[in-house]
Amino acid sequence: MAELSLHWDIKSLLIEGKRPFRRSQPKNLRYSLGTSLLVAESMKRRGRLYGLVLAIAATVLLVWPLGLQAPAQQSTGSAPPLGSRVREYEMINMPTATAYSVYTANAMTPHQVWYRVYGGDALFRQRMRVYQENAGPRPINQLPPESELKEEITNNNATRWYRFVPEAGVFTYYFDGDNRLTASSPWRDAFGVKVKRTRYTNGNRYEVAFEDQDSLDDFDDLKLEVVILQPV
Ligand SMILES: [Ca+2]
Ligand SMILES: [Ca+2]
Repeated sequence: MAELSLHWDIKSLLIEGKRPFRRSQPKNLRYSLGTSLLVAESMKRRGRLYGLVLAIAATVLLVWPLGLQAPAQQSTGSAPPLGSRVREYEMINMPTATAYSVYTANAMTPHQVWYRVYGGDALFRQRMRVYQENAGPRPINQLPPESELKEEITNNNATRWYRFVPEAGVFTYYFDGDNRLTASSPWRDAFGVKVKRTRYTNGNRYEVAFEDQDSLDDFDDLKLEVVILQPV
């Protein structure tokens, strides 16, 4: 009788994941088997706890060195140390562009890219995404994969300056402007970009402004400043 009922209870444990010997057992059998089962269960639980602790320790050990690496870019209060102004270029309108990219291929002279959002007058919500790719420029309106995304700012409030670590060689930096109508609607690409470049003795400054209306009314919805110092 006890055996039968034990068998039944283990089956119910297997099928329903329930603990056996709660009910419907002869009292002393329930007590003795229940006690040894409780001990076994607490050992099992302890084993699971040790397993969890080990898993956490392994994760921490794996992630720790990544956390100690220098950040790819830093935010700073100071402006990029540009030299004297050499030449101001005409404003360029790119009515079908959704992003703007800056490119350098100089392996001998290191460069450093700085950028900041400096405002915008928009009805819609704005987003700037910054990509850095160790490669030449892609075709217009094509962005690198998400793995190359270095910064994402989801409004057009003025920010401090961000700067990448200096690099040398072939690099392209993409500045992508997006907008959305409400906080829950999907992000969509900007309808156009306007860029004004100024050359300095040690680099270039670009004033980049995105348009969020297909009527291309004012090109002032999301405004960025991008500087490439070279030499750094
Ligand atoms: Ca976009
Ligand atoms: Ca506009």
